[in-house]
Amino acid sequence: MATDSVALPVVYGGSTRPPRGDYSRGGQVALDYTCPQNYAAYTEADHNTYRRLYERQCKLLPGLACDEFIAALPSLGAIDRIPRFDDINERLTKATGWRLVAVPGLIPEVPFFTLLANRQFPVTDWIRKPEEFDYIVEPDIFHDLFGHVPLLFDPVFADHMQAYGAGGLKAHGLGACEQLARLYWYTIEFGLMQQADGLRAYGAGILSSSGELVHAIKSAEPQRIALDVLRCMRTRYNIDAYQQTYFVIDSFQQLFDLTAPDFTPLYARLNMLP
Ligand code: HBI
Ligand code: FE
Repeated sequence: MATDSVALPVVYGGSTRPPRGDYSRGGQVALDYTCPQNYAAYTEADHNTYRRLYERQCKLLPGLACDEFIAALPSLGAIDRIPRFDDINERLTKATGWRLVAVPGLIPEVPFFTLLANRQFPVTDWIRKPEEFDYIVEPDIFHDLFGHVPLLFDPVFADHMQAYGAGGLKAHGLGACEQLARLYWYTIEFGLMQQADGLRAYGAGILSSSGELVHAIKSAEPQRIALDVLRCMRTRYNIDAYQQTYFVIDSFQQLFDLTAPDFTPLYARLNMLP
């Protein structure tokens, strides 16, 4: 059921700028914030931006991106133009039961968690302008598609994402969304994995950034520590700069196992810590 107005979400990281996306679309944005992917609205410049971002990022992946990401990337399909979500969903629903849904941009936490809990991944449907080629502060279609979607084809990672959504709804009930957002930030967005042949990125924020993909793996500046859920939930993050700390896992199975337990007692402990 479409409504003609939805509440604008709090923008990422508490910044003051209004969200980029058009959340009205003449009543095409539903109550759960999903909307059709307006494929006809993409210009040749938009398709060209996607192709250039895709080409640049692909060149960087060997030795920096985790094996599961590199293996799954071709599942996105089109590389010279913005892919249709319906085409990707043909393959994705068969692989792990996930489905991409278009959204106008960042959405409030409860609708976001609800979509994840139902194996629906919200993908922003607009793309950055050519002048924003090197950095955009709010996720656009390239961040969401290239960064997040390939790993949804990995069964263990896909199960983790669904569990995160379910956990998010519980966290919301306990007032622990900030702690859970930090866990999301340092794993799904900026997580690293120790492979037998070296350190690799699996976080979408790293994998979709040309600068941070090299920095996260090669730079001597940042701290890289084994993922510890309690410590991760106590580590603030900055959305506008490279991370000072990266958390490292050994495998997606370990990530799933670490985050499977009920966090309620953890939230209680966190509330007692300074
Ligand atoms: N909305 N569309 C979209 N995509 C996200 O990744 C997203 C969001 N809203 C909130 C959010 N992420 C994070 O704050 C989560 O930790 C909840
Ligand atoms: Fe993201």
